Amino acid sequence: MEDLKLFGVWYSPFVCRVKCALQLKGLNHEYVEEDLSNKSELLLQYNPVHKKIPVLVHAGKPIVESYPILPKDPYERSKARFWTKFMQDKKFFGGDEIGFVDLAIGTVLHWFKVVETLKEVKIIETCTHLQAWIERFSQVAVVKENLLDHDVLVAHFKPLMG
Ligand SMILES: N[C@@H](CCC(=O)N[C@@H](CS)C(=O)NCC(=O)O)C(=O)O
Repeated sequence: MEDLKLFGVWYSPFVCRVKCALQLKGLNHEYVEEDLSNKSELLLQYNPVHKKIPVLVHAGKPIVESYPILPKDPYERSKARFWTKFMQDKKFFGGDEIGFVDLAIGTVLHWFKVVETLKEVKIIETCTHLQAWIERFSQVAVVKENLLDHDVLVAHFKPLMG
């Protein structure tokens, strides 16, 4: 068994990301469930700056942030780094202008937000990057012109929700 320990909480998408990556690489790990309202001494010791999960500890050395599980091959690794950074720095999936992926995801997420309002739940708001991208997306002229108004959709579907 590899000397890998993952500190996380069961509901975290970032922990899910790390678990998937470990599994894809065929790496076993020991999982430690944290209580974010009462963080363990070990977690604070391993991630003293951000104090967040996930933290992956390899042979006693902590790796914080959920991105660093990269390909072994240096060229593949540099490509993965490049695209990850590219996605974080760019305004849209296509770069500085919206593209096919933005439209594919944005139009569905717009509906998702309508469902959130109808069901009185907040999911997207908890993800700040996604929320910021949605704001940018909905400000694009062509999107503004075509996307149906959130409140109009809510008013229309409310009576149908039962
Ligand atoms: N950028 C980080 C985000 C990690 C993160 O936001 N973790 C949350 C749980 S999902 C956390 O530990 N929150 C505790 C806190 O902020 O005190 C990553 O990719 O790992």
